[in-house]
Amino acid sequence: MRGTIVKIISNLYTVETEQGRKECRARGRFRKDLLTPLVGDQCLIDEKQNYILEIFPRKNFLSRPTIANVDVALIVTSVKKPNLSLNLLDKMISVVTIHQIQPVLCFTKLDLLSKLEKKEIKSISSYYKKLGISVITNQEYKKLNKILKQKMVVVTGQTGAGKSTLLNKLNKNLHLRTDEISESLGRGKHTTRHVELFSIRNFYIADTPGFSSLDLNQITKEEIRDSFIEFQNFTCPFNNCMHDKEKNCQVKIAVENGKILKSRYENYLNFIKNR
Ligand SMILES: Nc1nc2c(ncn2[C@@H]2O[C@H](COP(=O)(O)OP(=O)(O)O)[C@@H](O)[C@H]2O)c(=O)[nH]1
Ligand SMILES: [Mg+2]
Ligand SMILES: [Zn+2]
Repeated sequence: MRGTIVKIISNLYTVETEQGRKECRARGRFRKDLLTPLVGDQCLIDEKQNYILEIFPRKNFLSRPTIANVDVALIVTSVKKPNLSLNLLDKMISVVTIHQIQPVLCFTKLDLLSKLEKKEIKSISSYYKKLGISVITNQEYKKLNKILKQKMVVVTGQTGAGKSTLLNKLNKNLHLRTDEISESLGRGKHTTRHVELFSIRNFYIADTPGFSSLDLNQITKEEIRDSFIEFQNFTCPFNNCMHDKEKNCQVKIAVENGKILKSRYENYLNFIKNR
């Protein structure tokens, strides 16, 4: 029988199958093959003995949190409290794009903005939309449900951005804890490595505080460059141009002409620095 691993606690694997959840053990040979089953793995189980027999090939996997076969990263981004960080947003978009994960951007706390500030967010949001990224606000549940249908989803974003609040609204039965952001103790408390997938209607979601610490360390600067997909619209005289100090760089010219968002370019330079 096929299933999806939705929870792992030491050597006990919870596998969701057509016939409900089964608590399974993994067969010894996984450890011999250095293949550790992960949350998100598709597997074959022996439902009589409650053993995982086989792990199917992965589409991708993330470490910190450790999770396999992720389709979508829901990047929850507050515009105030904590303040909008385009640096963090661009970092997340790059990291997930490089892992072949579709980024979905969800702005929160727009209610805390003035009219003028809202306009600014609108213009930023339309830039990201033009990149082909789905952009929504945390008020648009219906749209969000549609986008996430049948997907394996990880949720990411700063502490206090409104991730748990949003998930609780998508599924009334979740009862995830939500916190005031002032608690600076928060991070320490949340460093648990435990990952669990919540099944919401027809998609899986992982609420993973640790994901926000995902960084670009393991990634080459060429991969980072290519994850800024709008740069590919411009052809530079230099082959393999890093769009940094090269002469007649068309990307730099596009930034000056306002065709590329300045913050995107600045964040890019910041990410490739010292590599
Ligand atoms: N004003 C406002 N507050 C929000 C919104 N979404 C969440 N919050 C509040 O922000 C705080 C942090 O939310 P929480 O869901 O715990 O954030 P998490 O750390 O990302 O899971 C809580 O007090 C929420 O009630 C929003 O859209 N507007
Ligand atoms: Mg939370
Ligand atoms: Zn260039």
